Amino acid sequence: MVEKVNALPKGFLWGGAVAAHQLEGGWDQGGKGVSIADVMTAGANGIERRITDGVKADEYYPNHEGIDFYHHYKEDIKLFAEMDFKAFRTSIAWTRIFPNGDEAEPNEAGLEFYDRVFDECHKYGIEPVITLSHFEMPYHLVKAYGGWRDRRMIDFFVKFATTVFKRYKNKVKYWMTFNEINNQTDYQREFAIFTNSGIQVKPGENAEEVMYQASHYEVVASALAVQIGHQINPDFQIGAMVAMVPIYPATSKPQDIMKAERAMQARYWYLDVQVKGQYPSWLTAYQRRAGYDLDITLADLDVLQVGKVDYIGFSYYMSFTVASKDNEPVDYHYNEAADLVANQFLQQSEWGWQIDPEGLRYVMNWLNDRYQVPQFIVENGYGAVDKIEADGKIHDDYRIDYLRQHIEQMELAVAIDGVDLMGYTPWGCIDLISAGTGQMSKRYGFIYVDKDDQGQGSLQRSKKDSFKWYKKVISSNGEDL
Ligand code: BGP
Repeated sequence: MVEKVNALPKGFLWGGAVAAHQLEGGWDQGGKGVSIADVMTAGANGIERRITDGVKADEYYPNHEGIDFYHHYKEDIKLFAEMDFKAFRTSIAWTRIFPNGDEAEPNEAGLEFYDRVFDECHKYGIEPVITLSHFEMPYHLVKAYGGWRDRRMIDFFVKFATTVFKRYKNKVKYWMTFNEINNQTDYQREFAIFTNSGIQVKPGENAEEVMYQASHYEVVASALAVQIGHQINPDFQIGAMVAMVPIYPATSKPQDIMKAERAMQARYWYLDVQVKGQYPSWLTAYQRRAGYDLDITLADLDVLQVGKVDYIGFSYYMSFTVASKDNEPVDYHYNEAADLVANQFLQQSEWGWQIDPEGLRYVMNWLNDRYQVPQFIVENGYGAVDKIEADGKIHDDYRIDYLRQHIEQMELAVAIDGVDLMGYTPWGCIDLISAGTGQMSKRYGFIYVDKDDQGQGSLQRSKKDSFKWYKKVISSNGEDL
């Protein structure tokens, strides 16, 4: 008998994903401190978001308020429950718990806020899936310590992680340490390195060296958190979280193949460290050859060995393609800003993101072959400008099409290729501030939120067509797409 192709396991964690700084608002309420996400300008039309020196409301207006989940969480979680969510991925704003990051005691009001959010989820049988640091950290840690360029960050992060692990040990089972930790391999972009590590590269500094140092402290902090988390509650499932963007060779030319291989190694070495507990040989060799003076101790390497993650959480939006150059260096050094080319077989979104559903199945196989641990798709989705039609509604067929095609490939990876997949939480299940633009108009939600790029709007929530569709998908455990 032929097995049904789309059989997802019982208890599959269908849901949606958001991040604290992109939806909560209440940025200065309940004793919260200023985070790095609070000091960035919005950016649009090809202009990158910029880091300001403090909170400047005039430059930064829309993000502060997010969609005011801080005051609307009950209403929003009720809507998630109506879609039959089994899981809700969000993050804990570090600055609600430790407003400056280096104080001795946590902020009780911040801890209470998440108690209320998690209790509300459990009321409907929704499992919280929690990222510890999602593109934000206390801005004070940037000013006083230079962000993750400083080893003391490990202690601050571990203290934050330990505090929330203990507090929520009976409320949260699924955790991830750093969101898209590998985005900083795109260290040429100020935005990428700042959001991941709170680092502003100084003139004359080698940005790549700085990135490798920061990344090292982060993977050590992550491994320590995993170790401590398992001691606090052995049932915890603590994952890595990477942005999975498969990188294809532009042609079958052997140099293009090698270029793509090196690009994949350069973007995903974090998983070698977080899942297997050790640095890959190509990277140690490269760092030595480059003459980088990195603070990596033998004790750190031991920590990496013990703090291995339980699963791989990843986001998936698109794929990249690379081509080798005529004068390609023998080490095939990958430079994300310079090496990417367009893929003639793929369409792009309005933001130039190449839409590639098969790429999702491809990365699931790649991860499975390489790491043999469960996977969790914790972000996927289609950012678009939604238009309210004459009937007052949003008919987002384009979003449904995108999600349907990706879910189809996800189900093939499970049913045909045998991938062990824990769940699927598409990004921005409710409209929120875009991380890339800092604005509202790039929307992902099943739920529309009335607010524009100028911060105007009633914040009223309403259901898009995709709301009903996704509810049907979940209720049929992915059979009815
Ligand atoms: C991921 C981030 C999210 C999210 C998403 C969509 O990189 O983890 O925080 O925002 O991408 O990106 P954007 O908001 O730029 O469309």
